[in-house]
Amino acid sequence: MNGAAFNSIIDNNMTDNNFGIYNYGVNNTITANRIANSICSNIYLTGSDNSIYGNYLINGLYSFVAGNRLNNTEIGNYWSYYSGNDTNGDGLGDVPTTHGDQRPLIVDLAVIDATVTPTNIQVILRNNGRANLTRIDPTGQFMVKINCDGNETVHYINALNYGETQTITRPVGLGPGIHVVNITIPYNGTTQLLEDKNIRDACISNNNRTVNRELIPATINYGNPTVTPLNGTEPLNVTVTVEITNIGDFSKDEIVLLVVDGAIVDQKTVEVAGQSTVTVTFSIPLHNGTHSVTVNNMTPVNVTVFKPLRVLSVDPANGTLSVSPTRKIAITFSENILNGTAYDKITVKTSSGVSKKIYKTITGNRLYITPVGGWSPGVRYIITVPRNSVKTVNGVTLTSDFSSSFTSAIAVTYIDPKYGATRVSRTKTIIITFSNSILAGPAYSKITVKTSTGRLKSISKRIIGNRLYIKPVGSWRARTKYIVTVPRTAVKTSTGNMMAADFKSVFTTI
Ligand SMILES: [Ca+2]
Ligand SMILES: [Ca+2]
Repeated sequence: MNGAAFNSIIDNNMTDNNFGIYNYGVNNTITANRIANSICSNIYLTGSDNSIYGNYLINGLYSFVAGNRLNNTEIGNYWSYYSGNDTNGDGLGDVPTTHGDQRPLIVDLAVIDATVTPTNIQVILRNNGRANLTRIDPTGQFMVKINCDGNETVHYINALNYGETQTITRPVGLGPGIHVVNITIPYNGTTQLLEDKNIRDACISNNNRTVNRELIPATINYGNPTVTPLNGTEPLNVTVTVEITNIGDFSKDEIVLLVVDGAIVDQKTVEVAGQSTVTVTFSIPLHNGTHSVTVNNMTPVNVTVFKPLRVLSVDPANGTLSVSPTRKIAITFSENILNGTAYDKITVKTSSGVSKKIYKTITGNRLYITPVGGWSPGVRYIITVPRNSVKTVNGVTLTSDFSSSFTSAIAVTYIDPKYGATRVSRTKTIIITFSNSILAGPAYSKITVKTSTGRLKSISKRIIGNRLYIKPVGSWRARTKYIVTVPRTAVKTSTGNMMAADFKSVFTTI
């Protein structure tokens, strides 16, 4: 290339030539090239106004005429011959090169950080120089020595780009006490060339770091205990946590004890690494009573557990039939109770959802419910006691809504002839109307019509719908008082609901 002008010569690798770049042209940009070991000259420029920056110029001679620019406003080039230092840490040589590059790229390997634990020494290294070592010595390995208590090991890091870091880990087995660790990136004290390299470190003050590290035996502290919840009903599942911190450097297996009422009820063994915290969690069901809960010998916390509130019984029992219209309902609880927040929501409704007016009272562990005006005959009622409608003195409520049902007894709603009727026709059919449709019950045959002196009258009976018809065989005796008796179980509904008591009526014939 000779006389080339206004060209860009970028990212070439020119090694072991007579000339790297030889040109008399002007206004060329020469950047990011690696030019090494040219016999005559790495760069030979006889033209002016060329921009030369970001190149790696290794082992060679150079010739420039005036008017060439050997750096831009940011960087210049890497020159293997350069022996200036970087004392302000900007990654560039502090003084211009022999050829006038104002911002020569330099290499500066530095020990950035070193941590020492009982099991390893970890060292972080970085190239602080703006020169990219992977362009200068792509496969190069750069020596780092780690001396621990006089025992030195040799390590190597790869070629690093500007700002790039690499970590070296040296496994060790250190005991408690003070340890002296010295990390060195070796270099020639005269030339500042890195060990076994023709690459100069432009800042040697960061090539060495000494760490005096005292490794402390494992020391365990317990903290931040939590116990939740602090009260509730049995079985109460209580969660206990504690943070176990090892402020020492050595790992330790710690036995953690869960102590309830002074007795060890559970234990866990946890490994707590040096300088770390482990949270241990226990879970335990607690029963009725107040319990002291703690871990190891920490200050105990009291947890109060109440017995749950339950319904022990309901009278009449769930599903009871033939309940008297004035029957008081008694619900018995496992504990004495008070009005709860939903006390007003205690209801008795028909199966079709119509609310029945009721009175409620609480005595001890019993809730009593009485109907206003009696239970309507032959109706299925559903009692609902919401979870929060009653509570114990400790505020414990039911765990779920309670409900139960019963069916009130069927009843005679009308009788013809009316009770006590006189001058009744001797051929009169007695018609007894019930609240519900009926069938013959177990005591159907015990339905009787007797005279007041106890003489049984022969009758015939039949049922149609909700009516019972009773006819005399022949006719009723004249001027006689008759007593009609329908035993409690003489008739029933299809579900087996019967009357609450025997039914009686009287009439007197004409
Ligand atoms: Ca500098
Ligand atoms: Ca250095």
